[in-house]
Amino acid sequence: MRVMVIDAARRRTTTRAMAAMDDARVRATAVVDAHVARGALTTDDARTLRETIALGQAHLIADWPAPGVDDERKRAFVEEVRRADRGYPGGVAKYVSNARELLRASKEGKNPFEGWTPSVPTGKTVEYGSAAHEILEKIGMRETAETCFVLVAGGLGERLGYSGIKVALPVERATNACYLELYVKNILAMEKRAEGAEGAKNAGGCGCFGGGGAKAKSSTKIPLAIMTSEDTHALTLDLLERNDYFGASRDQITLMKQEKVPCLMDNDARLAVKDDDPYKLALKPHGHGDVHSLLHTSGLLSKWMSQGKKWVVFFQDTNSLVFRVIPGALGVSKTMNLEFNSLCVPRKAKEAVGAISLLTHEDGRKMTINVEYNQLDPLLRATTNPEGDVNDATGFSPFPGNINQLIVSLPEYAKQLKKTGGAIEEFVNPKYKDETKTAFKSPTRLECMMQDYPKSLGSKAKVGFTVFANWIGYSPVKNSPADGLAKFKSNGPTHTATSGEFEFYESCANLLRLAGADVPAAAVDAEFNGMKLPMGPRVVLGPDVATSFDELKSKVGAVKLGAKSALVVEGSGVNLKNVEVDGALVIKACEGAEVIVDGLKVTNKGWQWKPTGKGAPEVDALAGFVVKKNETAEYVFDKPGKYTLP
Ligand code: UGB
Repeated sequence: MRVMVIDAARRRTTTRAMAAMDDARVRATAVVDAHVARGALTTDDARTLRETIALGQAHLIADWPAPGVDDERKRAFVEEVRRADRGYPGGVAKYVSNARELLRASKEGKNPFEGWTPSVPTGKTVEYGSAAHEILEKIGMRETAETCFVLVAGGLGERLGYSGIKVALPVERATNACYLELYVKNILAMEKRAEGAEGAKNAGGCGCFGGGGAKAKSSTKIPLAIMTSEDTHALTLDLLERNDYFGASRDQITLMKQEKVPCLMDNDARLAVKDDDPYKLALKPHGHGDVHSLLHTSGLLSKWMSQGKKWVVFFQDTNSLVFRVIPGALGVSKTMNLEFNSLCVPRKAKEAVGAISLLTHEDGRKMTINVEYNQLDPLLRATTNPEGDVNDATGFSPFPGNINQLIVSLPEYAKQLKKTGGAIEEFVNPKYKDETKTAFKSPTRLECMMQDYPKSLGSKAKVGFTVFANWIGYSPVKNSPADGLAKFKSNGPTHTATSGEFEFYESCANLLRLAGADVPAAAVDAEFNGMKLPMGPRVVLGPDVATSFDELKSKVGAVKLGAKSALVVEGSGVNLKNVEVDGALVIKACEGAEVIVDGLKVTNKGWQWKPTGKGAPEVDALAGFVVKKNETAEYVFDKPGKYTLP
């Protein structure tokens, strides 16, 4: 009998809700008619509002005050609805219908992986500096002229606790170069070598990638698209303008702004308005998956296709190492003919990093896709492994860790986006008030992730991955000092501004070691913001020093660094034939300056990384230190020519 009572109660609730919605619909329609009659809204405005009411959104308008009150704000509201309509493939109608479907599945606790079995996908693990890697890098370097880069930089650094845009953060404090500068200069360095090779080929040369030779007259620039959002657009444009695009030509860099999406207040996908303003929709970012539809709608894909481009590399706002591994990964994409290649790092089981998995459905469908770490363990337990997400004999998870740097083959990608408009499978993650899942604690919204693109591909799509070691491939800056400290205490990677800086130095130091230099291991455990991180010689090899390991090796001879030394080298013409540093040495060579360093011995007080105190400026506090440059041996060559040092 109890069941009957609950059903009857539920029926009464549903009937009450339906009546309330009908009532709101009648009132909202009357509101619109009255405003048109009084000339407060145009017939076009009325059409937009009637369409909105028809989507079950009458509550947005039903209680508006009479015409003559807040008319300007009401018209602004209509414009905001139109903007939301333009910013989502299929408009607000599609957004609401997608939301209803996803909210229903979420309420029913539907398992998105129902019927799917995970297994380890096809891919390649590349040991940086190995013979195999050098072959892949050479192949990849030949692809760079036909490569386009896409930086997703619409996310705010909330987790980081930084008030500015993340791409403006310094990668390291030895030179204070910011992430966007590092990325643009890496692209220019690749472009120069591609043009050098093209020039040599045109002049009957080998066309291989030498030390970055002189700029040939090539028309192809390597383009960079940057996805921004309402939160980051103006500051990103300002950073570029203030720095003259870091040497890039303006037509080489395109900013594409992603629109936010309306928040949803309940399971009926009714749109929410701001708490403090009934005439403004509550909006939130839709996620980095927007990048695909923006590339499609912006016309960039067809432009790049017409330029004969073949690859698109997607990367994130803070990963200073990514350009070290892109040539090798491009080589994997080329040799394995991959239409989608996820750059990965070895993943420890249960680590908070997505896992690239081959999923096979009972009906035979297959897809190689990123499975978020919190979904992998239950999926494995439910299918192939009662122990869930565990390491194998190597001490790592058999599933590679997704770091969201992705390489797509442009022809297939453009064709696919023509079909789908770049719409990416979405998800919704409401925070319910209680287990009945009938009300939310706060409005939610639909989200999408760029790495879910392969979900729209068929089983035959060539989708794979490339694994590089963490030291050379992955050093994100995501966590605030406090969150980083918590991760440090639980022995996890901290992913802070502190670790980002030291990992960058260590990656450069390790490159020197691999090239035969005598560089002591990172032993000194420096403590900043409570985190004890290994700190060795602080080495900065600028983007133009070398864009491949092969090129770097040709410029590194007998190099010996003291444990607390700092070495900064910038410019493609510097050759470290024989140099010893116990202190701080900076060598900067402009385009066309060739500097042979042969027999230079530097001994000075060097630089100190000093912990910051209370009330330090925001950027210093994020890292937990400032650099005190006590003494520096600095050599700047700002005119083309041939030089030797000392
Ligand atoms: N971003 C946008 O451009 N727009 C948005 O709306 C949101 C973000 P987060 P996330 O690095 O290992 C991703 O917030 O999304 C940009 C993968 O999903 O830094 O939590 C933003 O500016 C995850 O699988 O990371 O996690 C930034 O550049 C894993 O790979 C980028 O998108 C994780 O990255 C990523 O945004 C990782």
